Amino acid sequence: MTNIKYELIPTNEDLPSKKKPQKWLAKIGFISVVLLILALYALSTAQHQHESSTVVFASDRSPWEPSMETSTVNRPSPLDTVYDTSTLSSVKVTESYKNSYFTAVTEPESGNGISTEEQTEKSAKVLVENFTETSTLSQDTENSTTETSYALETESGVKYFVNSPHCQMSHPNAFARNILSIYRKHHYIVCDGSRDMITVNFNETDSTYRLHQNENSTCCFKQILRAGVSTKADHQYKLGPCVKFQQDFLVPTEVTAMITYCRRPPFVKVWQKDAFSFVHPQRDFISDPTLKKRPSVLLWGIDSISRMNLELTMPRMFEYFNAQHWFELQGYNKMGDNTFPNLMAILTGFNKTYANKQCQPDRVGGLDACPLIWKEFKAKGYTTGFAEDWSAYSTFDYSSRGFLHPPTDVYGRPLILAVEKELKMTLQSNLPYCLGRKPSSEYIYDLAVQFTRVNRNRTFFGMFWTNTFSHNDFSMPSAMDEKMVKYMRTLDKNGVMDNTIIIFFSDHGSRFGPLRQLDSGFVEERLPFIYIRVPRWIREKYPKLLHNLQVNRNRLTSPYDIHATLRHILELNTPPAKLPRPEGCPTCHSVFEEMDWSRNCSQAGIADHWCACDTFSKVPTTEHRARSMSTQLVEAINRFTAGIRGAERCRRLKVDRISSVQRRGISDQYIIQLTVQPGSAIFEATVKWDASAGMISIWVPSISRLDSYFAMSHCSSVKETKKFCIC
Ligand SMILES: *[C@@H]1O[C@H](CO)[C@@H](O)[C@H](O)[C@H]1NC(C)=O
Ligand SMILES: *[C@@H]1O[C@H](CO)[C@@H](O)[C@H](O)[C@H]1NC(C)=O
Ligand SMILES: *[C@@H]1O[C@H](CO)[C@@H](O)[C@H](O)[C@H]1NC(C)=O
Ligand SMILES: *[C@@H]1O[C@H](CO)[C@@H](O)[C@H](O)[C@H]1NC(C)=O
Ligand SMILES: *[C@@H]1O[C@H](CO)[C@@H](O)[C@H](O)[C@H]1NC(C)=O
Ligand SMILES: *[C@@H]1O[C@H](CO)[C@@H](O)[C@H](O)[C@H]1NC(C)=O
Ligand SMILES: CC(=O)N[C@H]1CO[C@H](CO)[C@@H](O)[C@@H]1O
Repeated sequence: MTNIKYELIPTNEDLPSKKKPQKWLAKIGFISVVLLILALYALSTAQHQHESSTVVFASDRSPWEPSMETSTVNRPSPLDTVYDTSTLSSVKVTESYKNSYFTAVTEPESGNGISTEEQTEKSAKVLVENFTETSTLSQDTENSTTETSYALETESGVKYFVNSPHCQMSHPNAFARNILSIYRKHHYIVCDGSRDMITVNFNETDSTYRLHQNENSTCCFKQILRAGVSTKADHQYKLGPCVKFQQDFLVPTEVTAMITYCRRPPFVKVWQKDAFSFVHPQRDFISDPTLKKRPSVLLWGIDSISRMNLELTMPRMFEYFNAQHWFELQGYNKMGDNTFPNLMAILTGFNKTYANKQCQPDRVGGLDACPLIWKEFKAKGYTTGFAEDWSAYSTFDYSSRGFLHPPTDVYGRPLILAVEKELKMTLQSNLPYCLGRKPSSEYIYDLAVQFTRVNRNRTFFGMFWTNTFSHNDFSMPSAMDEKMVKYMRTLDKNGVMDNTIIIFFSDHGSRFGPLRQLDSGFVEERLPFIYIRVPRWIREKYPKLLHNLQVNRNRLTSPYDIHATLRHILELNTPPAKLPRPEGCPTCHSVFEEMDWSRNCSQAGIADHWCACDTFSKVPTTEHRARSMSTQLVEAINRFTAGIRGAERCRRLKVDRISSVQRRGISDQYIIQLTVQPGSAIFEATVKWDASAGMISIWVPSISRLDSYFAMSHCSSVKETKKFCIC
């Protein structure tokens, strides 16, 4: 077989890092031990894993309808063999990857001379070293006293992501024993191991695509088009007639997505169905040589992965980020509960209430009128793109009307709607994991690769978001770990990283499920991972900005800051004081500006309940205060649901068991975790306690629900009540 191509180019010496080598070695040692333990663990649980990875074939029933947690195999299928042994599946990965079309430009084996940003960086090492040194120095001298008294790791071994007077954000061990005991590493899931009957060849010179038939077959394709009108605009697609094509057929520029059907004569049955997307250069694009060089922007997002969970489940990615020029923000704290508020904070700078008011996602055309940041990029001549998997639950379409008109130049939704319906779907943790011949997420990533590649000599803004391998099971990202590194390397090999600021991030951590229910769950839910990569020319041209970005690594940051950063990218030469501030958080600003070291959550636009900055002290759950707060909390939830139309059938909840009550610092805020009946639902809430009146006050929408409510909340039609609704 071909070589494993995941070896990282060793560039540790030019890492912008402050760590001492000894510590670094110790860490490697520690990681090796952990990996060894993991390996042993994986061996011992190989049996179980077989069971846990079973695949279901979807019937006509929607995958998100309530069903039992563990799926069972309905009928024998070739897919079952995939899980037999690890070697088998890894061989298949390589093979199916090689055949897939976006890698038509093959990756070089490490260091074979093809110029990439990573490699050119090596020669520019001196400069990077100079940059690193000065940044480390200046920070140490400026704040030497405070830095030493607020170390990220205390002598007793307590670790922090942020440790400042107003924010002590603890850094739990991602490999803690209680986490390892519920973690199951997955292998890459091969959706279809059979040979590709069609390969798409991309011609770099004229950006055209040709469909190559790998064997003697007769094939036709149906064009995928957006179809619906009004309320259905973002929810329907149509297929064109099946057009027969010959060997190396040139894909017409009006075709952006298709499903192919191939037969093996003399058989009349369709032997292989497949789906492809194409990004064509925009014809009306005029390159203006008088324009200053500007960076492109790529937002690459995975739903529900915390910083800790990335380290645990995607060790290859973690290693990749740390070995290359990626800047991390370890104190990145979500500002709201789930995807919508956190992504809206990034894309509009609005808080959730204001976003709902301004953008009215439940009204036809509401989102079209919304000032999403990509419009600003578009207005400045950028080509825009957006795609997301899991159509029923995607950010702008879950209980919403979506977009009446395509929001971006390249829009992945018709493709994802079509492949979810037309191709065979296999579920994994109740998510549409495989669609036809590859994982759902790869339709999004392949589109991203194509979008960035075709537009690499222009400026673009793209956002590509996936849910299907991370949303329901915290272990599943491990299945995509190696593949993700490959995608990043592909972007680099395609020359995309030369001029693109890439933000690779998540919206929040695990919000429900076993990981969330551990002690570390509080931090787990609140701290999504985020890494930022900046092309070399910007690092060289704006060393101060990069210095700031590096200083911000262990400072408190939020999605609003990322919004401000995107606006900053549009005008890198504007002095920081003149840059626009996010509407939802006027004290937030670009991460290319130094964050105030003593920032608190409210200054970062993070609501109290979602703030991971505090230390807590336990209150005995048997105390009167604890019981009173708990009863009032559940009452408040009942009142909230009872007052909302469409949620009448949700049942009245009663406290079953108080798991914990903790006081936030020395404030009047308490965080309560309890179980209610019916349904044994687990809630966690921050309440304000008025000791003299014996009363709590609470903002109901910011309550966490720690177990999965997918299967219990179908009788409510109101999104806001689902997590409180037991039918
Ligand atoms: C790095 O720093 C040294 C000493 O300060 C200086 O002589 C050299 O020119 C710098 N190199 C670059 C590439 O800036
Ligand atoms: C790519 O396109 C160019 C220009 O049309 C053409 O000359 C060249 O032969 C094409 N390359 C391949 C491999 O087809
Ligand atoms: C297709 O069939 C022709 C003749 O039947 C044969 O010469 C050719 O090699 C075949 N091509 C492939 C790709 O199998
Ligand atoms: C981009 O520019 C480079 C160098 O000028 C060229 O080799 C490459 O083919 C161009 N790519 C596209 C997709 O236009
Ligand atoms: C949300 O933002 C709007 C407008 O910026 C502001 O008026 C409102 O007070 C904010 N709401 C919350 C809950 O922060
Ligand atoms: C956060 O800091 C600001 C400015 O110092 C202060 O006014 C505010 O009360 C602080 N908020 C909290 C929750 O401590
Ligand atoms: C460069 C830097 O981190 N400066 C900070 C040093 O600490 C004070 C507070 O004591 C901050 O105000 C500075 O911003």
